[in-house]
Amino acid sequence: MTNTTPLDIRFTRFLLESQALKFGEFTLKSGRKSPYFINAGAFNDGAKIATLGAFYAEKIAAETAAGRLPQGIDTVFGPAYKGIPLAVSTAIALTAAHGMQIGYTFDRKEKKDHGDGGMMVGTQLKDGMKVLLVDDVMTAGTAVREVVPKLKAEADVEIVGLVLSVDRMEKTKDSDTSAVKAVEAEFGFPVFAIANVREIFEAGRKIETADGEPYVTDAIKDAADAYLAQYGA
Ligand code: OMP
Repeated sequence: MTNTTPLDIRFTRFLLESQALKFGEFTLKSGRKSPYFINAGAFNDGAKIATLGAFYAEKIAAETAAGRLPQGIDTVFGPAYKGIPLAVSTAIALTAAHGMQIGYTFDRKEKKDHGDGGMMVGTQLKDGMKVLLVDDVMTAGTAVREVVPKLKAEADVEIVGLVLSVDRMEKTKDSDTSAVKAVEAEFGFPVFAIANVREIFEAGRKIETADGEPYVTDAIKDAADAYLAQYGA
């Protein structure tokens, strides 16, 4: 598949072939029972994490070129633990493939009582820095709401945006607004996803397993449609 294939379709193939997108019954952090689950833990070797970082970097470069992200981002921040390999692999790919000089930063979960005592690892946050957040999946936006105050407590940084691998396009608990839109309105920065769940199901109909069957069968599509009819925004 060449690079003229849209990003969301190439990314869906990667999700399916890496078995990061699973079908079945899953209880989400929000308590919702979902017929699909995106598990970023499946990107568990050098090749997969490098490929994942390259996808994030491609999305970031495209949004920067389109003017939706600013030039001169200082660092990519990934919340511990799952955000750590995302931030590192994205920073590597931004420099290697897109010539962007950029740091990476992640937080410690436990307070350190020796050495520099810092709460952050990697590029240290300073007032006025432009910070780009990366995270895996957004359902209700709980994870991002926890991390923003942590950054702001560290320094008066400017959070320029959040890049996700997948936007599950779900409504918040008490409104019809999507979690992504609610986060954008609440924090005032844009949220981007390499692909959203509707794009993934559309693309997955046409991508075939080694047996020549589509990954997204009629039954899977029906279950996803029913779930999105209830919880989708
Ligand atoms: P929110 O923090 O509510 O937006 O939920 C997103 C988080 O839930 C992710 O960071 C994961 O920890 C987990 N999650 C997934 O990893 N994949 C999914 O498909 C769905 C969830 C989830 O529990 O909603």
